[in-house]
Amino acid sequence: MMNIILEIVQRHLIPEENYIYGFADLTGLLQNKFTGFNYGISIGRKLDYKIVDKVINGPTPEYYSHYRQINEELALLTGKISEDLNKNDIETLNIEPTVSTSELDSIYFKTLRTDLSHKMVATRAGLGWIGKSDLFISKEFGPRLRLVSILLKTPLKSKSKPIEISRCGNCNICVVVCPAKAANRKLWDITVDREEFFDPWKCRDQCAGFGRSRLGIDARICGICVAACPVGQKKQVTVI
Ligand code: B12
Repeated sequence: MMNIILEIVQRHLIPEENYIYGFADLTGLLQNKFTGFNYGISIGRKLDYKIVDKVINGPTPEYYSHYRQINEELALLTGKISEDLNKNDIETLNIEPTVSTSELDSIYFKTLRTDLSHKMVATRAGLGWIGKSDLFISKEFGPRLRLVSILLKTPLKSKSKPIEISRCGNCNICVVVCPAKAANRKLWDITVDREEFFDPWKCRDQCAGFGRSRLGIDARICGICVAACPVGQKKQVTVI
């Protein structure tokens, strides 16, 4: 079964160099609504580096349309992968790259938490860790990617061990450049909850402000921490 799944996933990730993927065992980590779906496929789609580089002082219209386009691409991609898996009697649950405001419930507006964290599926798949600004930092593209997940009931074997601690060390570049001052320099590990090192409300307010001032629309967008991370810029070679 594992070979079929691997073959289907690989078949759809074209061109290969734009993607990373991995398999995660999520047993005991998900909410009751996902009962039975204990395994996850994590897929990361690289962003256009030239577009991200220009976000260093704040979001651009080009960045906004790029990430919307990648969201659409990822939703289509997971749809196709799921369709092929379903044809092989493998049950799936696609988790969209993002959620529109209309789909979000009152709990989200009190917590800024959705039902499933793509970043958690990605760390369990061994693809990277959580940085000081709460971004998922992949070994290949740093945070310069968008994530998506497919949940499965079929047991999956991971290629790599889950990553459980941060590899950011003493680097504080994203903390310093954050206009919202949302991070406090504390390192993430799986026992550290988001609010202990990162204030999502400060981040959200800043993103909403940028949406209005830079794009003239009601959108939450920033990306300064994404552009500044040296792992994404390949300036750091200590990634193991
Ligand atoms: C809500 C949300 C926001 C909120 C809150 C942000 C936040 N940091 O939580 C706001 C509106 C502020 C926001 C802003 C942005 N967002 Co946003 N957002 C989301 C969304 C829809 C849900 C996140 C969520 O539920 N968070 C709840 C907390 C608890 O989980 P978490 O932060 O995801 O991660 C925690 C756990 O996963 C845990 N964890 C990780 N591994 C493990 C393993 C174990 C065993 C355990 C127990 C825990 C654990 O560690 C993290 C910290 O506690 C996701 C899509 C998704 N469904 O995942 C996108 C997402 C996180 N956003 C994304 C992006 C890119 C952004 C922006 C850069 C916007 C932009 N495009 O300009 C900004 C900046 C974000 C930043 N610095 O964090 C990307 C992140 C990509 C990346 N490289 O990390 C995501 C994944 C969308 C995607 N499909 O790619 N976002």
